[in-house]
Amino acid sequence: MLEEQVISRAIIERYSQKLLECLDQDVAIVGAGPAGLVAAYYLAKAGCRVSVFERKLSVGGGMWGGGMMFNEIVVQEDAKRLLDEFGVHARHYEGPYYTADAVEAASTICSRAAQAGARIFNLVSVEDVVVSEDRVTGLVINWTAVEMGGLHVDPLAVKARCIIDATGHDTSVMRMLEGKVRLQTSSGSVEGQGPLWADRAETATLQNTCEAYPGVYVAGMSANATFGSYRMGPIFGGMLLSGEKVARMVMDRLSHSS
Ligand code: 48F
Repeated sequence: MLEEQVISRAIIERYSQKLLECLDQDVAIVGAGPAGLVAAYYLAKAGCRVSVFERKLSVGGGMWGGGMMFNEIVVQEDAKRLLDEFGVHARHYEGPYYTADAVEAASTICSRAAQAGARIFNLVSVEDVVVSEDRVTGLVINWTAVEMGGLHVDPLAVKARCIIDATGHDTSVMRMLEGKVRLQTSSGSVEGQGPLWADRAETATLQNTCEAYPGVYVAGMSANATFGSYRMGPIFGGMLLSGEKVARMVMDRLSHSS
């Protein structure tokens, strides 16, 4: 006989265990779009303790809708090997262009990140950062429903040795820092994204993927918006490559600081 209280206990205990495990971890990623999920996959695969906080119910960020809700994404030749690594079917279109089904890409990349061991918390918003001696050392989190309901409820905080801002156009983590500290951009603040120029933007995404403030790395569209580079529209190679690059940078940092 199935018992309701056992079902409830199972959910509460298992979720609490997951949340407790991320109170003090190696890497906390903000945003479960393509850049954040790819980073989570590589970090978890390498044995890092990593969690991803996503404010929405669905993970996958801007991938699901392809371009203007035509749910196909374009990925250029340089990044096709990442679709292959995840097991997403890439169809050659012409020249250096490949396409993939947006729903297959979003669901597969998310599933591979979770199976590699990344803990993914949807419905959780990051509302601030924890700072200690000029370095970001953690995140301030709350239920998205609290934010949506405008409820006066204090948040909780989690610690991490490295934070990745993979919040896309929002650039949420960098925006939380600006005005309080000087960022490593030319103005010292978030520069904001430029207009659309796919070719320049895709190259810039990789160049801008870096530690933009001690303890905080920027990846994906957030990297371009931090440094004032162009946006790229519905081509996703730069997002995938940026996620891979930031994972490598963070692993390198963790291996030198342990
Ligand atoms: O926007 P998103 O997909 O970022 P990305 O990985 O990819 C960008 C592309 O989707 C597309 C593009 C062309 O390639 O430019 O836009 O850089 O995913 C970012 C995720 O971060 C979440 C947000 O809901 C989205 O799912 N997010 C943003 N702010 C917060 C957050 C926050 N404060 N707390 C938690 N999640």
